[in-house]
Amino acid sequence: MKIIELKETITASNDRDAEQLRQELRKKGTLLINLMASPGAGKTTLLERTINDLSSQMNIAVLEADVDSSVDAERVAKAGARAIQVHTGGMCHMDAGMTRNGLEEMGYEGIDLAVLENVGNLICPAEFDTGAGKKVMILSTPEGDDTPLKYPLMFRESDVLIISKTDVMQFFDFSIEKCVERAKKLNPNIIFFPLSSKTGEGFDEWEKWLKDAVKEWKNN
Ligand SMILES: Nc1nc2c(ncn2[C@@H]2O[C@H](COP(=O)(O)OP(=O)(O)O)[C@@H](O)[C@H]2O)c(=O)[nH]1
Ligand SMILES: [Mg+2]
Repeated sequence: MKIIELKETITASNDRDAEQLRQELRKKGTLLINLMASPGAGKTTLLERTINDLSSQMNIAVLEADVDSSVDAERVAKAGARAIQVHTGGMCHMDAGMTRNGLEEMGYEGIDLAVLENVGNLICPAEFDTGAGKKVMILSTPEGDDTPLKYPLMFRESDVLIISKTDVMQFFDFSIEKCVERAKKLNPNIIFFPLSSKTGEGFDEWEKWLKDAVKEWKNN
């Protein structure tokens, strides 16, 4: 009986597509960030505040991936970014081909920073390279500081860990120290930013990292 390892084949070609997209984005000077988190962790709210703060300094575009809605694209467009909604047809993640289609449909000429708000979950998006230059995950404090123990791959794969909703941290017995220790055990290089999209606490550090990342992407 012949068995085809379909998952491996698909993943191998997705990796090639992703690498090609990444190189094209590099040539055009567009940093693509793959933003991943659970539903409700605060991805869109983080983007709204970030766009408000930075859209006078750089051209920002957002690709909103969702199974079936367009509320998030409307929110980020209102905040001042170019935006497009991508429906994944029931898929729980975006792959490189879908990301390319979304970017090309939207048009990203002259865009310095493109953010892909990936489908909300901590499992499938971690497994697929989208062609992004940086991977950023959000963990909100109500989800618990033991989340790295439950979804290790997401923490291993991410360059940046945003710990969101620090304004309500005390109600959830969330320890930043414990969370970071657990995340660093999985990924010693992970950079972390505790912040609140409600109060703006911690945004200076996050936005400085973002601005530096955009500059570095263009210069390399
Ligand atoms: N208290 C608090 N609530 C937040 C924060 N960020 C987002 N929220 C709330 O969390 C809910 C989900 O946020 P949203 O950005 O839509 O999450 P997404 O599904 O990850 O895009 C909304 O009711 C937001 O107002 C935060 O930093 N602090
Ligand atoms: Mg959202």
